[in-house]
This record gives sequence, structure tokens and C-alpha cells, in this order.
Amino acid sequence: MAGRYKSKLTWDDVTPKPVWLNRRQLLAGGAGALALGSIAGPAAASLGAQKTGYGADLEPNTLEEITSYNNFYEFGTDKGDPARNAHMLTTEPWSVEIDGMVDNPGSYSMEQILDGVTLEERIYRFRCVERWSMVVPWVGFELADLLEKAGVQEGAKYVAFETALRPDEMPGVRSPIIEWPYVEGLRLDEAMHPLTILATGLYDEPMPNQNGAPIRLVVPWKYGYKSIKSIVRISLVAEEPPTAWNKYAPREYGFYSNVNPNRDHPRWSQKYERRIGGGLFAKQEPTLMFNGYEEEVASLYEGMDLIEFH
Ligand SMILES: Nc1nc2c(c(=O)[nH]1)N[C@H]1C(S)=C(S)[C@@H](COP(=O)(O)O)O[C@H]1N2
Ligand SMILES: [Mo]
Repeated sequence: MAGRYKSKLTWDDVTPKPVWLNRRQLLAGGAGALALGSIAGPAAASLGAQKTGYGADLEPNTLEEITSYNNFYEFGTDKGDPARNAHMLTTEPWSVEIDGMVDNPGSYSMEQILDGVTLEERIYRFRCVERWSMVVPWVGFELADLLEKAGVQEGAKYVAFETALRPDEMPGVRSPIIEWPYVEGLRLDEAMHPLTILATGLYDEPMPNQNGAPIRLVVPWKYGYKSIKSIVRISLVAEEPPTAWNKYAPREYGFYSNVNPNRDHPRWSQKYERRIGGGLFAKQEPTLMFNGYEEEVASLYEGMDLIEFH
């Protein structure tokens, strides 16, 4: 039934690139020989090194930039706090509980999650609501693949996500800044869209802790906060699930959170953005609708008022 949610996107539209992961990344991802076989196998090779589609022509930010300027409030609210504190998070072993309206609920280890999965590199523009953006070469796989493994049942309309909550390892959760654990959600068709990935690494590194190790969501047409880090639970549900920033400030952060230059944040304009790494005097660039992925995702929102459903 999941095939129903596949869009018409082909591999060529989403900047495919075979990824030859190093042994360290495989071990960190918890993947054994089986995953190695699938990564190095003919499926990956046949994807070719072609890079087309939006994002492919963007110059990626450096690993240093991507790992030193972060939002991960569980480790503190300063952009430098995650790089300072996220090493405290134990990421091995790791498992994700998949529950709700699925045929195969249960606790999935990283080994089980990556079993049979072909990891690829996807270069996506990643835009934070606070007017800055980065371009990140994520390594991951389509969320749809995992949801298909779990078996989405008729009646499921949304996917809810939850981050680990470990006061002993996360100094930030000792203050009630937002309601912990951090939660997020997608409509099922958004979750099944081929641009939506679960990332387990970036460049040829295992996912750095500050970026959401060992497994985090990436939804390139939405503001950064939708891309929840260090996921421990994925639930298929019938009703729109609560989301962390919407609970914190509903007027500022809606459920959809599509990048939209036509809707200002109540405290600032969304019309321009600045690329991290361009220096203090970097030119502001106009923000693109759906972060530049309009052609791929606009049809998901046909007929919706995107100012009201922001
Ligand atoms: N669990 C959790 N996930 C989170 C956040 C967070 O504070 N906690 N911050 C979000 C926000 S606001 C942004 S902009 C991105 C930043 O991702 P990056 O640090 O990998 O660039 O992570 C998102 N995911
Ligand atoms: Mo953000």
C-alpha cells in the first residue's frame, strides 16, 4: 500500500550519488556485513555519479561549519553548545521504537534499520527559521523504506517522531525551555516523499553527535526544526501529532513549517537568508519557496492556504 504515496520523482531528481562508506561509518551506524554488501553492491553502483536536481549545484558547507554551528537544545541553547556537550550522548547501542498503526511494531536496532538499505549521499539546502542556511551532504536513506518495512496500516495519516530524553547525558533538558522530549510530526504523504530521508552520516563521517547521531530526520523543504535529531520513537497515528516548537509558540511555529518567503515570522521577515560560512559580509539571498524544492513538493499542498497552515 505504501507505493501509493510514492511521488513521480526519479533517482535523477534527487541528486543521487553512490556512497562508498568507510568502515568507521559502517561500524558507527551499527551495520554489519549485510549492509556492506548492499552498499557496495550493484544497486549502488548503477545509480551513477550523476548529480542533477536542486541542491546538486550548490557548494556544500565545510564539515567544520556543519558541526560547530548547531541547534540541539538538549545540549544547550547556544549555537556552540551542541559541539561542546553532545559528546556525552551514548549512541551505541541504539534502537528506535516503531509503534502505532503498523503491521510490525517493535524495537528496531540500528542493524535492523539498516538491513537491506542502500545509503546514498544527498546534498540538500538546509534552512533554519532564523534566517540562515547551510548546504549539507547528508548520507541516509528514504524514510519511506523504513515505513514500508514497518508496514503502514490503513487509517494512518501522520507520522510522529520523538528524540531521546536522557537527563544524565543531556545538560539542556534539566531546564524546561521547551517541553521534553523534543517531538515532531509529518503528514504521511510528506513522510513518504522521496526527498524525506533518515540520515545516519554526513560527508563520509558517521553522524556527528551534535547533528543528531545516530539517526535523524532531514526534510529539505521545511525549516530546520522539523528535522528532529537522535530519534528513539516513530509512531504512525491518525491525528496530527503535537510538535515541540508549535507547543512552545503556536503563533510562530505551525505544524507544516514549509519554508515560505511570503509569510513573515511574527518577529522577523522570511524574505532573505544568509549562507553560513560566507563571512560576516555575506550577501543576503532571497529565500526560495519550499527552500527551492517547489517543483518536487508543491503538489503536496495543492488547494491549501499556506499562510493559515504555516
Ligand atoms: N531533538 C532536537 N532536534 C532538533 C533540534 C533540537 O533542539 N532538538 N533543533 C532543530 C533545529 S531548530 C534546527 S535548525 C536543526 C539544526 O540541525 P543541524 O544542527 O544539524 O544543522 O535541528 C533541528 N532538530
Ligand atoms: Mo532552527
